[in-house]
Amino acid sequence: MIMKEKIKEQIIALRKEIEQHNYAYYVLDRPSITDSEYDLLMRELIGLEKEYPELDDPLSPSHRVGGSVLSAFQKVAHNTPLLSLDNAYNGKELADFDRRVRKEAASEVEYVVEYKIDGLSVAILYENGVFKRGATRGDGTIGEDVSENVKTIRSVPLRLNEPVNLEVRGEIFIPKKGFLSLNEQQTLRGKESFANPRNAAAGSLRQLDSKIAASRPLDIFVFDVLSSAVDYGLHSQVETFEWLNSLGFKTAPSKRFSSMDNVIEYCDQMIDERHGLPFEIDGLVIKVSPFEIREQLGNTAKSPRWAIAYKFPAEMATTVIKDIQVQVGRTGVITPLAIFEPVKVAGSVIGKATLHNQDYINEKDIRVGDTVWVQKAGDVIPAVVRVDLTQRPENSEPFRLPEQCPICGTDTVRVEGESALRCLNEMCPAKIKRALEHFVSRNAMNIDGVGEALIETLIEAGLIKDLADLYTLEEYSETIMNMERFGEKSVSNMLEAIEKSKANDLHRLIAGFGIPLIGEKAAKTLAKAFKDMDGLMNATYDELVETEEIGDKMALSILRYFGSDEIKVMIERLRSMGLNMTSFSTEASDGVFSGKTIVVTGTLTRYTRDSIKVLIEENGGKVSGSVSKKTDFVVVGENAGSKADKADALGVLMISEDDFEKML
Ligand code: 0OX
Repeated sequence: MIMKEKIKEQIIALRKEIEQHNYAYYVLDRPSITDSEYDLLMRELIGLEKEYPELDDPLSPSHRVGGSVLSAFQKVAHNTPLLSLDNAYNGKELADFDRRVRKEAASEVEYVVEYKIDGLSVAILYENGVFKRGATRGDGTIGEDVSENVKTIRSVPLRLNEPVNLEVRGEIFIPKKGFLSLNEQQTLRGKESFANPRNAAAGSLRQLDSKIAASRPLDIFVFDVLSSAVDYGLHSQVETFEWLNSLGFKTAPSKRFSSMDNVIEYCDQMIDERHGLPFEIDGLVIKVSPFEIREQLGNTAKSPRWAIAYKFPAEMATTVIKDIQVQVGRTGVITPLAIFEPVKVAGSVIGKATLHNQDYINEKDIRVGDTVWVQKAGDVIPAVVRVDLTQRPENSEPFRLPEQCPICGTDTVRVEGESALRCLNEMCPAKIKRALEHFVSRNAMNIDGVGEALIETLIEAGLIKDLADLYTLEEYSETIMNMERFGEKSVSNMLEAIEKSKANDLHRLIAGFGIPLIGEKAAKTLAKAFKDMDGLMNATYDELVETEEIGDKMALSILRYFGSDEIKVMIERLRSMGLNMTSFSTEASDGVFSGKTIVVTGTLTRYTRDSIKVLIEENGGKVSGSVSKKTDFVVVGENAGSKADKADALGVLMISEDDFEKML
């Protein structure tokens, strides 16, 4: 009993410690420990919660990874309506707003200017300081319960620093960097990319599977107390921000002004400066700070009279679409690409933009010859926003994606539930080119010296028709050396790298196939679980979904890939050419120290140098004799000398023998 109490205390302390580190990292943007130290704490907590399931808590930071899958979102009637904002587009409209405010205000006016985050408004409810519900704004009166997804956002506190009953409003968004890497991931998995950070945030928050939401780089800024602020003794927006911060919420920087002239000057200045921010804003929100004046002003049916949104002039330009090209990606997704007269937008020249899919084209009715408005999504990705119909040439025709793949002529297919059109021919040359680029890449077979240009030349010369042909190039070395651009040395280096790759672990080959939804991590899991290529090729649906981290969609994608006769033939050719098709020390490739470089120093009590080295290597790590910036951590025993000093100087994590054992 006493023991159990102790464990309970230990678990509670661990949760608190982890949440404090979450707060430092996700709210303050000031990490308080290294990633490995954080992992260590999380592992300890997960271990204890597994061992003592009766002590589990849905609000434990270990559950931030999501898990529940809903069939639909429940509707939520908001306790306090979530009002919208009136817009101002220039200095004159802001001055008019200021005049209306000052006419009613009985005391001195102060404004607070906030960023207008381009995301989704949510209301988050706390009871006794504990997270209860997160709901979308919806139409302001009725929204949807997205609690499971909101809980996965690390900057949303699950427990406040005071046991208050409270509802707050904030804006959920995806930062620019997160948006770009999310789109990279989407492309890698053969999925469509998001048009802008707002769409990405909306799509992520409305995921029925909270694990997917948890994997998306969602963040939040909280700016409002929805329940009557007077109840909490707050008198102004300035005080509200201070209180929200003290409760543990993340708020965006805001500025205070007493004159509208200065607000207008700041708005002008931010038109350019916003591009330097790590998240997208589409304007600034100007709010009267003192609540006394807010009450005097009141609300209209939809929006408060004490606030206004200044919307930036959209950084757009017009140009003419010269052509719509159709590209075929590695997984067969057919993507339309608009080619237009190069035009300068927000500091750089752009000449093409993806049109995503047929739905996007239909919705905006984009045609060749159209004059269009273009802008940059996430401040980087060119996008066609709308067509200027007044400029449309006579006899222009709606654009339709081809019914046959433009490269191989196979009928294109729209998979149910997807907006993308695909070429399902595994042997399509366009797919093979992209597939080869992926196959040789670092995260797959890691073959040096085979770049995009070389692949294109080899395909054009008819030397490569599928992945397996890469291993027949030796036969054509003379021909290749005689081709323009290829020297003797570069060809022999390339052939050597190709030969060496035959010995790669099975997981690299699986990752190299580029099976939709199967990335590097899933490939490792599959290699470990099925041990060799035959095991994986013969796996049933049930066996696949029973494998950890392999879900229904991934299983179906694997079955579809290996079900193709062409793929079977290609794999047999790879086998006959001597490629390794078994998983090596699978434990090691996925152990706790996988990919880590570790240094051991000082005298250890339980291990000899040799025995700890074997343990580290068996668990996937590499032992190094000297400390450098590349060292992941140093196991420090007694009487440690210069290596510990060096680790200290470089800020490399040092752990004790006890910590090492806990990690194992
Ligand atoms: C934003 C944002 C949205 C409170 C009263 C009416 C609107 N997108 O960043 N809304 C508000 O304020 C509400 N503030 C913001 N900063």
